[in-house]
Amino acid sequence: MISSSNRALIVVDVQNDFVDPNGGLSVKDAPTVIPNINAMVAAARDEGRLIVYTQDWHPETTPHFAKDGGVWPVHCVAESWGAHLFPDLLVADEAVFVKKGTGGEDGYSGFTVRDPETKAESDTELETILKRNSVEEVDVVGIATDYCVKETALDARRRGFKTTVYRSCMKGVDLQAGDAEAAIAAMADAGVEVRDA
Ligand code: VGL
Ligand code: ZN
Repeated sequence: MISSSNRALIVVDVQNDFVDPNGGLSVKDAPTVIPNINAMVAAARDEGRLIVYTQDWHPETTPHFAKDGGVWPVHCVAESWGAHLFPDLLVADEAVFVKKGTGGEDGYSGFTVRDPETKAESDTELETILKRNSVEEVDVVGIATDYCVKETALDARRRGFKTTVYRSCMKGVDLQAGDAEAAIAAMADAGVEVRDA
């Protein structure tokens, strides 16, 4: 797809396990931001912008999960219901999908994955896709503010993209109270533009 704009939309991890109240790592109030994300998707689609959907994509056993020594309840196991995009999410026809961890890696950013054993980082195809479409600016929306949205936005900024996030289009896990606000502050400090809507 040839995009007619140098601005892309990155929709981070809007998956059943994060958004559905019965999901494995359900983020409180996540469904409330879906209509706002859909409005961003519709606007981007109507303007012919590139839209990329990332998906957390884990093997059944991974040090990312508490049962295997990590911190998280089981979520987004490859091909499972929880890994599917939330059904109310608007998915544009010509969208691109980036699955993180198809080779058993983990990590939060849409741009990189990490080998759980060696900790070596490698790039996903995201930056290549953006460059191929002459993208210079990205809007980052989705779940979760304090993990995958934050790391994706920080990486985008580090890689030279003008980067914007929207409070109305993200929700945090808030493992500790205040984590999402701290993540927003860290993004702003790094040069990410933070808008309300
Ligand atoms: C995420 C925790 C664990 C995210 C993924 O998508 O923000 N959070 N895995
Ligand atoms: Zn995960």
